[in-house]
Amino acid sequence: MNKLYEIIKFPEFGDNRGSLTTIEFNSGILPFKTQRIYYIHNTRVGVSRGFHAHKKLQQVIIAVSGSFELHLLGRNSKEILYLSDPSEGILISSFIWREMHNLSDDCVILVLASEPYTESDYIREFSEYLEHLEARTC
Ligand code: T46
Repeated sequence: MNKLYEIIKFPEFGDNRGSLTTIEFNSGILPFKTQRIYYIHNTRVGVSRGFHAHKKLQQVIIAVSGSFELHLLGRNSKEILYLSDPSEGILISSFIWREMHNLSDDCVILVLASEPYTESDYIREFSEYLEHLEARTC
């Protein structure tokens, strides 16, 4: 069974003031050179996001505030992850279908991406995603 994700634990420095988490781009902790950072915030209550896969893009997804469920689907497996730890990133490779559900009202999702934004890298139709998986087994 293919693994759908990996967990990356970032260094966290806590003291009596609170916590500070670092992501050093040149430390080797990330398996790609980060080309883009974006964050998802102010999501309306009850709204889900994602519903796509990428052809080339790899990314690391972090709940830097609040929590959400990350639903992942691959060739033979699916996973539901609960993200709420700002010092933990979920590494997702290409051709993994992802959905984000149950975002808390304080949820901020930070994403580190391996590629610049290109709409042609997205597979937004689930039927098309299944066709891609099928073609990749041939
Ligand atoms: C992903 C999940 C976790 C841009 O113009 N530039 C960008 O870098 C991004 C990420 C998006 N956009 C535009 C494209 C859409 O018009 O912003 C709009 C919202 O994007 P989207 O509907 O794709 O947002 P999500 O939350 O469904 O998905 C996003 C990422 O697009 C995607 O790569 O894996 O977060």
